[in-house]
Amino acid sequence: MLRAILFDIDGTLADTERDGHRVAFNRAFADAGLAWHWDIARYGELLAVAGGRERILYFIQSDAQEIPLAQRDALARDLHKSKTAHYAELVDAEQLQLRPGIARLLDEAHAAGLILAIATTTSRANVDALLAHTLPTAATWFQVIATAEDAPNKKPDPQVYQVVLNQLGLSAKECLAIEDSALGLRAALAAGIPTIVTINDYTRDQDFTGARIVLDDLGAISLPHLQAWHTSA
Ligand code: XBP
Ligand code: MG
Repeated sequence: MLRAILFDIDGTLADTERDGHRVAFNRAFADAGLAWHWDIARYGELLAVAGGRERILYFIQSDAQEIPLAQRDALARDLHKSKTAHYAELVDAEQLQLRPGIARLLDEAHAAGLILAIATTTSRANVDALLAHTLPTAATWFQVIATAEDAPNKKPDPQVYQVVLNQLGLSAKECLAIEDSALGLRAALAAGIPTIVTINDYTRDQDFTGARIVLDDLGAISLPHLQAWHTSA
């Protein structure tokens, strides 16, 4: 029986990547006097690396080899800290909105007594900022919010989902994960959790083998649909 719905944040709850995280990275680079710019297409490639600090490190290794090896970790950490501050400013400026169906599905699930939780590789500050601006009421409904701080091994590693399952005290099969990306799907499946996928422009061509269903968005989806996909297999 479905007891809990586990939501990814970036790309699932809101389209945060193109106009949120990407812009924040570029502002951090500019502040640091770096002539780096991640355009929309390049950022799509870089999304293959989960985690903002890891993404910067990967970029340095591939595109900025002039940075001495000994300085790379500290630079990536500093840039990521600055990027997180810029992201909060973008959220404060209400640049990011929920994807279709999210608010309604949360209402329906909460009213039905289902447990709600979040499993994301982004930082806690980013989740808190986004929830405060887009879901002020529902923010308190999430029984567990597991983030990069709780699970340093980023998706597709299942760690963040395992943290959620442990904290909820539920088995994987009692849960349904909602993800937008192949990395996220692989993380949830590796934790044994049935998963549905809601694609976006960055993820639509990815491999979603193993998903219960792949949807354009959740705009026409209601709780009985989720329950049916959970029990199908
Ligand atoms: C989200 C990510 C994150 C964000 C950046 O993945 O990969 O790294 O792009 O966030 P998912 P941070 O949706 O699968 O959780 O800079 O805070 O890491
Ligand atoms: Mg995601």
